[in-house]
Amino acid sequence: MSKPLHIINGPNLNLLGTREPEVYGTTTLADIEAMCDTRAKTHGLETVCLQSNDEGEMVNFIQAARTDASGLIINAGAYSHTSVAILDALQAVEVPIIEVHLSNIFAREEFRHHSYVSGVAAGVICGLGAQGYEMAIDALAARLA
Ligand code: CA2
Repeated sequence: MSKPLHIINGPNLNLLGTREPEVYGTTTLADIEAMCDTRAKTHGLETVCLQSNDEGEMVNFIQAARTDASGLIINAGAYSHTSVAILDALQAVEVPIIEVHLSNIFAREEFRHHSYVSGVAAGVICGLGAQGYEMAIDALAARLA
């Protein structure tokens, strides 16, 4: 049995489905996590999900992926654009990493165009809403097969 996929969602993503549906859609984070688990199971994989508003907790979960996960999906939210600590943690991870953003960060404000995560990710998916997470799972499953 493979190790699970770790899925990490950063600050404020717990609010999905409650505000700004024009930007982030109407799907809740619980819906997304359930979709991910269903999709992973079609590939014979399990998921372990974390949402955190705390940068240090995210770093700890990323570090745990070094030994406990077969792949990592990360939407670091606003920390994508600011956090060298998350970049440093990701650089120590040897399993494949896929970065996901619900919105198209390149169609938004300039400060969202750069992500510290992108340079260490095997791939980046943005602008496709919740479907982006399913695509990330398919991509990791294909790499692990
Ligand atoms: O598009 C994405 O997935 C983002 O990572 C979302 C972050 C944003 O800072 C990034 O630039 C792009 C923000 C997440 C906030 O989520 C909310 C959801 C509903 C209501 C309010 C905030």
